Amino acid sequence: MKNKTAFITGATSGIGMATAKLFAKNGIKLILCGRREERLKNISEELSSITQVHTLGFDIRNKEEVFSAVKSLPKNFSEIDILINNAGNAHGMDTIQEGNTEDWDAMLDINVKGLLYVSKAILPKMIARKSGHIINIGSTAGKEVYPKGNVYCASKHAVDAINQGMRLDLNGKGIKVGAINPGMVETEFSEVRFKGDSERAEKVYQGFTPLKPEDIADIIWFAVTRPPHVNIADLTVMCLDQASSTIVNKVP
Ligand code: NDP
Ligand code: 8X3
Repeated sequence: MKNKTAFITGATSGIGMATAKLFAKNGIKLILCGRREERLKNISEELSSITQVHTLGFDIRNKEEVFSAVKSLPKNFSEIDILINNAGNAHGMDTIQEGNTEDWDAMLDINVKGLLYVSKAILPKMIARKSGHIINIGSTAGKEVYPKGNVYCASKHAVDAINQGMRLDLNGKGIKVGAINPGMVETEFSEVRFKGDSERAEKVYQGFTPLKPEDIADIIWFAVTRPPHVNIADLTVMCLDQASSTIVNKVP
């Protein structure tokens, strides 16, 4: 795996950051993306002692920013072997009749269209080299809808469909495509969903032991280190206490 280059979206926090750290330990060259420049600078400083790191600050909703960021990559980072399509969040948790249209726009623009823009920008070189691995971070919310999850679940169902579609369209081109679908992982996810209401965010993970971002990073690492003929197409992972999108064994 040494000398491979990975492009990770949403590397400033949670699953993306944990994956960046694990990849760095294993000698993977990193292109780390996110909007928060200060965090990109910090993670780059931390990981640069063990691997080569290049950061790209852009908003994944902005098509022009995405394409020009990918185009700006220096030559020694321009051959991307692994793309982790991870950036994304839930915004709000309301019934469909009470939902906020700006939250809907954010989830569809970031989780679905942003993932498409990044993939479109990176795919031509993978196709030309007949080599590459794309991992799409879906969710249990992309397999089963839960109350008040409506548009977030729709965005993750779209990721599920895009993952299947990509695999079909890229079949025979030497590119692996697969999804990892986590259940509840304690990250900044709920903090973002509830717009900085930390108390409400913490409650989501109380009474049981949720997954940690490092648990998902381990699984991503497993997926990218399989032999050349093996592709993890679709993998769902939950913590012991979670049984479905809606059923979590919580001790009050
Ligand atoms: P975090 O909130 O911790 O991380 C989200 C990451 O996405 C951040 O690095 C953030 O960077 C980036 N991001 C968000 N919006 C944008 C944007 N507009 N442009 C560029 N980057 C953006 O959450 P998680 O680590 O939990 O989430 C990562 C992925 O995992 C998401 O796709 C999420 O849906 C999925 N997931 C999470 C689960 C969970 O329970 N936590 C379960 C299942 C799936 P920045 O703010 O710097 O731009
Ligand atoms: C995140 C998992 O159940 O919090 O995709 O929506 S959940």
